[in-house]
Amino acid sequence: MVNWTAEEKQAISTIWAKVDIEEIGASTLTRLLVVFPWTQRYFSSFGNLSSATAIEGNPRVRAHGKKVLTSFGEAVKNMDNVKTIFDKLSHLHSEKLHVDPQNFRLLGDNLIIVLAASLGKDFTPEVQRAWQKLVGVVASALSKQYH
Ligand code: HNI
Repeated sequence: MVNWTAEEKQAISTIWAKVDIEEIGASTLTRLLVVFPWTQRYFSSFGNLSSATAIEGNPRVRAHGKKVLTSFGEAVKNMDNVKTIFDKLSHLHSEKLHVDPQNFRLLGDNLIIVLAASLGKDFTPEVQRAWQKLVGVVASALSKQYH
C-alpha cells in the first residue's frame, strides 16, 4: 500500500491539469521507441518505425501514445487504488502482449523527461519526486501479474 502526502497529491494533479494528453503521450512513446529501439518489437503491426523521423510521423504511434497516457490518467485520478484499476491491464501486458515489465519503468522515465522538457520551471524537484513515485507505482501495478 502506497501512502501519498497531501503535497504529493497536489503536485501530481496540478501538473496533470497542464498536460496535453495527445502531445505528451505521442512524445513519450516516440521517445521510448527511438531511445530504446528494442521496444519496437512489440509494435511490429504499427508500420514504419525505421527511423526517428518515421516514428515521429507514424499516426499509430501517436494514437497509441495518447491511449497509454489516457490510461495513465486513470492512475492520477485513483492514486490510492492503482493496483486494482490496472489489474486487467497487467494481465493483458503479461499474458497476451508478453511485454517485458522492465519496459514499464523505461516508459515512466521517458514520461518524466518529456514532462520536464514541456513544463520547464513548473517541474520543480518536489514535483519531480512525486511524479517519480507515481510512475514507479504504475510500473509496479502493471508488473503485478508477472510475479
Ligand atoms: Ni501498453 C496496449 C496502457 C506501457 C505495449 N497499453 C495498451 C492499452 C493500454 C495500455 C490502455 C490498450 C489496451 C486495450 O486495447 O484494451 N501501456 C499502458 C500503460 C503503460 C503501458 C498505462 C505504462 C505506463 N505498453 C507499455 C509498454 C509497452 C506496451 C512499456 C511496450 C514496450 N501496450 C503495448 C502493446 C499494446 C498495448 C504492444 C497493444 C497495442 C495494439 O494496439 O496492438
